[in-house]
Amino acid sequence: MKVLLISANRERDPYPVFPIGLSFLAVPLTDAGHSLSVLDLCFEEAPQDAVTAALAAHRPDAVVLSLRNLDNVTWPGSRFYLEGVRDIVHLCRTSATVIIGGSGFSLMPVEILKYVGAHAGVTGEGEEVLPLLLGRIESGEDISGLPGVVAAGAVSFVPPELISRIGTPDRSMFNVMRYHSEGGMASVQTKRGCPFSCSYCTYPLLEGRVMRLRAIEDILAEIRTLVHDYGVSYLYFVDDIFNYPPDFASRLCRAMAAEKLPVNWSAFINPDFITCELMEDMLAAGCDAVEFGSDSGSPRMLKNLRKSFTVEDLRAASSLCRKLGVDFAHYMLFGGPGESRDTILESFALMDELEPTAVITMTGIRIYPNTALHRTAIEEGVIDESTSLLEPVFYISPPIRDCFAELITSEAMKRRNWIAPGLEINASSAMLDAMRLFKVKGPLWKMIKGLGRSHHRPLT
Ligand code: B12
Ligand code: SF4
Repeated sequence: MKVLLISANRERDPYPVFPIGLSFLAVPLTDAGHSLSVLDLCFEEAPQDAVTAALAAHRPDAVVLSLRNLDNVTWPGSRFYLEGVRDIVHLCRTSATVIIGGSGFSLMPVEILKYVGAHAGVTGEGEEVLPLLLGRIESGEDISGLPGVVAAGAVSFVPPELISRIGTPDRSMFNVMRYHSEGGMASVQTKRGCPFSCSYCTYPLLEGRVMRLRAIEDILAEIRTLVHDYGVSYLYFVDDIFNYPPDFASRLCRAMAAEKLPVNWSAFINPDFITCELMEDMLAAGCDAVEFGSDSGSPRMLKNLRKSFTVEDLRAASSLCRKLGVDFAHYMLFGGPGESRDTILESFALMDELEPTAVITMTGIRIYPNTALHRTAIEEGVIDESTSLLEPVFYISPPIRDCFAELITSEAMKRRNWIAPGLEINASSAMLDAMRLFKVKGPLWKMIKGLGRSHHRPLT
């Protein structure tokens, strides 16, 4: 079949991110004998015109549409993307069978399929099931019953299965260099899965709770290609948690260091599983910044959010970063169940003590189906069973709802290292665009050290 792969993601904040999911799918689709073309809408000025032109040029039998983001998960400055995706599906569906999938899609498959009007959707990983689905479509067979596949009009489907082996992405049809130049990095995935159960988080639902590791030799070969064939000098590991399991992270870092690859990188790490030895291995392998999904500096809130670590773990991990001179950022997530003025101030106080390079804070927690937070929000009457979560609904602890944004804005503005995208503190889209002009490699939050003062309004 002639298959057109479309990456629907047009979000460029905090930077444009490479459509790595589609590049993983390119390999099994080619192996199954399909002829592929790619349309990446990220850098297209007129997406609908680009879709029309691609349909005319390639005349695909099927369109494989990747939906990464539903919205920007930012309160109060929320951006919802599904209307644009629906327009694209409508353009494609008259001449090709449209199949939609991706992490955004997998979060609410039945509702999204109905909303965008594609012929079928696939939840979870596409490597194994997508070639089977295309085969059935080609031969006119029934598609229902395939794991993870949702047929148009269906209200239920067979749950997806985890793939048996994670392969290596094929980036040859994608513009790796443009992402590296404008986004400042190339993405690599070393494993899938998260065994933890933070109350609001969808990652274990998307990637499974069992850690599935790639072969270290495959990862190294992929990095070599990025460095030597594409001139990549900075990587971001898109793993849910880079340093878990710790022995795998350590073996990977030692193998990278042994090759002396001229590349720097950063990743999300869990403060619970970082030792001085592992951090030294990471630095020797080129790591120059780490991010912690800390969420709070209040012991009560860490417990309420079901985090796997304590305030003491945050202290120890931060002091290690300071000792070894590595830039580090803590991500805060304010507003969860039990959040109060006191717990918010506790988080500010802990961050003052830990002196991270940057603190990036999200205000309000987006509620997703099948999470503990969803159940809490229903029990508390914040939403009910029938509330649609397609457009983002944020949980903000009811007692502080009225003073929430004001309190965080006033406290964050007193500090130079705080970034609050929803409140436009040190992170408006205009400001990020301006920073990207410097063609920095690595996370933009590292540049906060150079800002003279905090900015609260978009730079125009
Ligand atoms: C790493 C990551 C980031 C990194 C990206 C770094 C980088 N250089 O790429 C950072 C921290 C920068 C980031 C930022 C954002 N992220 Co993010 N991110 C992730 C994360 C953890 C992994 C994404 C990834 O690369 N996966 C690896 C690839 C291989 O998997 P995949 O793309 O899902 O593809 C597989 C399947 O989905 C499927 N598939 C994909 N497409 C298709 C198509 C078809 C037809 C089929 C059949 C199958 C299929 O097959 C693929 C291979 O198995 C996910 C959560 C998660 N665990 O999935 C969130 C996630 C994608 N992010 C999300 C969001 C919202 C954002 C931000 C908007 C947040 C913000 N306000 O800053 C930004 C947007 C950035 C942008 N420009 O788009 C949400 C999206 C859901 C939503 N509500 O919209 C997710 C799902 C997290 C969540 N909340 O649940 N993110
Ligand atoms: S927040 Fe991190 S550790 Fe917690 S469940 Fe999500 S991915 Fe796992």
